[in-house]
Amino acid sequence: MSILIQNGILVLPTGPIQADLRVAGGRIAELGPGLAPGASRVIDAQERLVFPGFIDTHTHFEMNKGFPNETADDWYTGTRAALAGGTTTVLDFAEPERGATLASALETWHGRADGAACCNYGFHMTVKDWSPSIRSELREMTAAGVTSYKVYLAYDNLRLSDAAAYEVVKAVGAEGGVVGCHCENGDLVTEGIRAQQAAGNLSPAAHPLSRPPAVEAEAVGRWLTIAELAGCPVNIVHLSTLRGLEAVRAARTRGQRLYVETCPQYLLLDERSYRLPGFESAKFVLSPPLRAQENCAALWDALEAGEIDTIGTDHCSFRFHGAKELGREDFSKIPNGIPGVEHRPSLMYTYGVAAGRITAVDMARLLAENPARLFGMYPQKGVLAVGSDADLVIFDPNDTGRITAETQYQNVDYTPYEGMALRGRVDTVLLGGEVAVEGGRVLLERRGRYVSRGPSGFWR
Ligand code: DUC
Ligand code: ZN
Ligand code: ZN
Ligand code: ZN
Repeated sequence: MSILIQNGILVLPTGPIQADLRVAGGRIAELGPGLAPGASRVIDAQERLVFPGFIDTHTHFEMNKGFPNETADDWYTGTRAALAGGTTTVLDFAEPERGATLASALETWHGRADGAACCNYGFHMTVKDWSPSIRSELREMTAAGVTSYKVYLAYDNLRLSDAAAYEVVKAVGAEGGVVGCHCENGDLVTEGIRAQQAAGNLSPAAHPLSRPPAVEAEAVGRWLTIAELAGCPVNIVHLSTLRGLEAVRAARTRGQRLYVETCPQYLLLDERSYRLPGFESAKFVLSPPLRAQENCAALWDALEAGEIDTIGTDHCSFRFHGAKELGREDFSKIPNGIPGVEHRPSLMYTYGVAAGRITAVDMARLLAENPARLFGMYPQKGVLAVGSDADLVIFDPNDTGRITAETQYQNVDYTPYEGMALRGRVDTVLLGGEVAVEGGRVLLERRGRYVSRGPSGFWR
């Protein structure tokens, strides 16, 4: 099966060009102006942008599985929503029980995703405790294509000591991997929650008060100190504050190498969402929390200045009715997280590219190329180049619409972006050289493949 995409605007790293692109055998076979006709199928991409398939390196499908606070999107519905929105590869966080092996978590995550996933997928590995036996598993993880890890400095059931985090960074770095970190000061968050409860502040509005910007900034600074001493580049996931950004800038000024992720919610939503009536604000309870508007502006500036490396969603689809309601009487029981895997490309196009803040090339870099480079998938993925996998998005920049829970693929009863206007729409998606989405509707299901990844990091 070969497909010829004609007259599209190909978003290449060097700039957009009007050209054709031929797909054969699941790969990009040829690209350039005026390619010879002759293909089993021709797609007219006139006035459409052709992007490399977008990569979301921060999802949580089937999170808290089997518990009342489990997420609604399983691997099938979550990756189907991703695909509909133009995301052709996700990296999700495998999470072993404390005391269990990394291999056990990898097996569990494969068991959930294999045969169910509608887009391609790989796994980061969460490290919740550290021991010589876990250390001895890193080689096996590399061989299995897992070259990135995550640690938490917050959540009592997840977090590591600074010393253990240091050991993880060193050991993973020596193995050719990279470690990302949830940067919030866990002790101070626990105390912040206690103080709000003691004052009788039990509504969702207390959530951001319990974990203010300084709590993130302290942890970003500490994480970068840990990385500096370990001598390895590290990643900071879901950066949400100007104060955190200042800690990043200080480290970079000293010459430290590090990577930064932010998420659409920290660019587009803000703390006003915690002033909604009733329990409505629970829809916006995530950690780190939404911030004052000046932080969104600072993150946009950082994006424009090239200081942010990737944009992931941190997709956690807790249902409002059911999961979020566990915290009706106490905000600290509201599961932390929001859905978004379906909407990241269209949001970033609308509020980034169409708004004139970033270019289409920047968008391809932030949503495809950098994720692929950082997490060992480049140039197989993340770029329109001859020989790369034919995961492609044909995007209509002139279509308009609105985000609504009613019409979304995400298997959840709300979206934090309800009613937001969109400019541009994902029209067609090719997955491994086959048309998987057409006119925004998913045609091919359960065809995602596991992506075994190489060494992580730009700097090696
Ligand atoms: N952090 C994440 O990265 N994901 C889910 C919850 C959280 O706090
Ligand atoms: Zn986190
Ligand atoms: Zn997350
Ligand atoms: Zn209800």
